[in-house]
Amino acid sequence: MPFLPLPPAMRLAPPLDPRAPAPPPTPRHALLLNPFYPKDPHGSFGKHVLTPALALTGLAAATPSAWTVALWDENLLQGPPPLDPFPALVGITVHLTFAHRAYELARWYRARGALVVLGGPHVQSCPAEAREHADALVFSGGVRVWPRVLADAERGALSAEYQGSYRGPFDEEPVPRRELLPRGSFLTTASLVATRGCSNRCRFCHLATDGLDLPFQARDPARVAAEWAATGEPYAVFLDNNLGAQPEVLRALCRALAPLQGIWSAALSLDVTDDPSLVREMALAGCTGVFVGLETLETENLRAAGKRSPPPSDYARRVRILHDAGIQVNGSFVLGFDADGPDVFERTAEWIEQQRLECATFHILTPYPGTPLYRRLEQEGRLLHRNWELYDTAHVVFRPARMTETQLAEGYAWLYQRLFSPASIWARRPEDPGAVLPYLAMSVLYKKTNRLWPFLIRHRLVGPSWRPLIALSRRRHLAFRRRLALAGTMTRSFRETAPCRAPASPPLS
Ligand code: B12
Ligand code: SF4
Repeated sequence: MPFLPLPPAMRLAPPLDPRAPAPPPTPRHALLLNPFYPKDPHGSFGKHVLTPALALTGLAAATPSAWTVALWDENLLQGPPPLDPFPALVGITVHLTFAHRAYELARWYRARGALVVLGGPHVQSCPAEAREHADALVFSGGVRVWPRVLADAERGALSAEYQGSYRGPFDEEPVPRRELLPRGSFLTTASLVATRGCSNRCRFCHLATDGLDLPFQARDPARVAAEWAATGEPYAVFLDNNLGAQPEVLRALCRALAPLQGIWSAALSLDVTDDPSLVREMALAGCTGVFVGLETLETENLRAAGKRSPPPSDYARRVRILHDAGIQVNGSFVLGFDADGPDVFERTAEWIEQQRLECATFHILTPYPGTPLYRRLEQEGRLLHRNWELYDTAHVVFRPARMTETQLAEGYAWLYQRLFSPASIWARRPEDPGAVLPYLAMSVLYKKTNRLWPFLIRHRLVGPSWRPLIALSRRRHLAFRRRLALAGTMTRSFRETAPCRAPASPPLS
């Protein structure tokens, strides 16, 4: 049961006028689009404007100077993409949940004489489907091949397919053009990537997609730090799949970030806690929150998913290591694995409350096309349909093994309702009394204000309204860091002698 009926702006893509006049395409003008997707009413709408994805700003940076380029993100609630100037070429990023909308946009532009190029993870997973909607497809990393695509388009010789790559020197890729983004539309525009790939290959993850050639690569930490500094943002979010995939890479990054005196958050796996000294370095470098794929409390589920990860019996101790370093934990859980029965929801909620996870994110198990999980469920005849829009981890798209589809859908909704309830938010407050108020303020703003988000997004007030809280978090964290550095080692006794006033971190989910 959703908390609120979903406002139309969060549910429906802005209409494309079928009778809109078609101005002649402007030569050498490219428009890059991030299509609309419906938002899940159970989670916070804030997660969609936390920080921008990097595909389009990266392509904009790779656009030769003879071209002009504009960006349009339909999720920023400013209506459909502008008509003037009408682009000669439209580049659209395609993820599975908004593939349908991407194709609709492609049809609309092609019918009016623009060339359409599609790229992104869903083009990799379902090339045959994407092909019929595009003048050209780009596979894999698009940045390096983009100038060639534009040059071919300009001389009227666009190929049907281009093979990009994730193998070239990562550091040679141009710095994303973040200045093209409306700053007020995001909590921070400092989305960064320091690595790509992952040391794991979980069977449900997009990274396990057939044919995806994505070896682990890391950028020069000094460049990453310089890129952040150039944004002028006090808070950065790392979009890496798993920033902790190689501990020594993360350690070097932390040392480069520490002098910036900013705060940041990242997604990573729990094995980062194998070495508490690394967690301490993260805290000293400004890490205030991590999004951790805990996935499940059942060892059997982890094994079946092929996830190499610490056993669930050790999760609590490891969460404690992060909390002791003032790092808030947003635990990500997948529901509906084959070993999950109807009791999984209550057990998960209780565990989260016992460990005082500041935030939790839930996903209904979803077989992304092209992954081993998809193949298995397809072979077992358990897929319900192929409507990708519902493959958003908020809908049940397969037949679960140990419960009904309704039980899974209702259990998912119940979990969000329970974890976003005032009682649960209160139960998970930090142990340190000084950190309670900022935590409550952040939790209420993030989790209890879905009514407000469409207004903030439409009027580009997301940045301005969050900035004071971010500034406060940063100040508190700088003080915390000084105490942590003085204490020298991060042990329980540190907590007793120099109480950890864990700053409330901006959420990451
Ligand atoms: C930011 C992000 C989000 C944001 C916003 C996304 C948005 N579109 O605005 C939020 C938090 C909302 C989000 C939500 C979800 N996400 Co998400 N997200 C990401 C994340 C972390 C970063 C994306 C990014 O900027 N990457 C960096 C850029 C540079 O890489 P890239 O996008 O792949 O682009 C390169 C190429 O693909 C190609 N390319 C891409 N687009 C185009 C376009 C053209 C024209 C060309 C030529 C080339 C090209 O060139 C680019 C540069 O080399 C990725 C993981 C990751 N690290 O990539 C997941 C990821 C994209 N998400 C994923 C998923 C599954 C989801 C969710 C369904 C579930 C979830 N895990 O939360 C929800 C869906 C929400 C919904 N209702 O639809 C999957 C996508 C799988 C798929 N087959 O589409 C990914 C890959 C994570 C994963 N490992 O499984 N996500
Ligand atoms: S650890 Fe995370 S990013 Fe890496 S393969 Fe597994 S789910 Fe994907």
